[in-house]
Amino acid sequence: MTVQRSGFAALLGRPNVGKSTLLNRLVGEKIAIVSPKPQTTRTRITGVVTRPEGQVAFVDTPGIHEAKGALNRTMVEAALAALKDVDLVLLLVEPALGPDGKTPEVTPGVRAVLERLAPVRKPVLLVVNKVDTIPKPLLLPFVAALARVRPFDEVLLVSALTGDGVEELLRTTLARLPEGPPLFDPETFTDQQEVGLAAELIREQVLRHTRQEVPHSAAVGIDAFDESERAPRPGSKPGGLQGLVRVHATLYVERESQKAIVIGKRGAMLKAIGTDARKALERLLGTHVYLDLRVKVEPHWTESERGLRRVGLT
Ligand SMILES: Nc1nc2c(ncn2[C@@H]2O[C@H](COP(=O)(O)OP(=O)(O)OP(=O)(O)O)[C@@H](O)[C@H]2O)c(=O)[nH]1
Ligand SMILES: [Mg+2]
Repeated sequence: MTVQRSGFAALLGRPNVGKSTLLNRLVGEKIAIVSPKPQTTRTRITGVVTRPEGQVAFVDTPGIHEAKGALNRTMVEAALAALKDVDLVLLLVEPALGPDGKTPEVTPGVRAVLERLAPVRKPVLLVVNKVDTIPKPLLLPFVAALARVRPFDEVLLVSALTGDGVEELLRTTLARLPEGPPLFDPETFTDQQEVGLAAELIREQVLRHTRQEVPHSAAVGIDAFDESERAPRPGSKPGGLQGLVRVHATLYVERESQKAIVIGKRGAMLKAIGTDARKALERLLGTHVYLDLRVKVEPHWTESERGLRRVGLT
């Protein structure tokens, strides 16, 4: 019999390096929202992968950055707090080249993350993600530049987008976990609840449709999640939607000007966000979805603990 291993691995790194994309790829389900904008993930999200050799609970975290304001501080604290609870750390970086386009660069932001990890007495595996974005010959000098700043227990080259190297990453992670039985039911793949996922999918559409400061100022709260017309799951046609879930949600922004943006001319923006969000919710739930989305200004909610509570973030 093969020895079973199990444990927790944190996905840590700067914003936008592809932590959530990698989590989704590893789990094979969309459990974390993804966007081209930094600071998409705001809380820790666990994704569980079960194999005959064992089980890894990957913990996706908010990007580590120079936090200003209550929201950012809470996000960075959430990321760093994950360090306490895990068996090993996967430090994600994306290739960075200097102004000449060919000299690898360790940016000040990456250096700052490495400093935060200096006291960590757990294995730290370097994961270079987005290898699809740079010519192969430039990768090794990039890794060498990072390894000069601190040694790593292992180096993995992956593309969360194409899946390149991801199976190898899973195997390497598993092999470094302690021996033990699975910690989660093998059917479980995330700690996220449907209602929380629904709020995130709506926020993802806000991120996709808006620019500049709006994504950072947006939060989504679910006011009602009415499943009384939801059909029982088994027996539903593959791909077909059965039954109806009614979702009432509030989109919070910080300023009247942002409210005007997300509503748009004659409500066009809110309609576009709502339509795309409804489709995403239908994919998640496998039912028809009625989505009622309202916009509310919660002045400066990102700046105080009280504000975070008001939009349901703490
Ligand atoms: N080309 C390429 N793009 C990628 C890859 N992985 C992620 N991306 C893109 O990078 C962007 C950021 O991805 P996310 O997964 O949201 O990044 P993140 O690290 O979770 O970001 P935060 O939650 O803000 O910290 C998205 O546009 C992804 O599509 C990859 O391997 N290759
Ligand atoms: Mg993320």
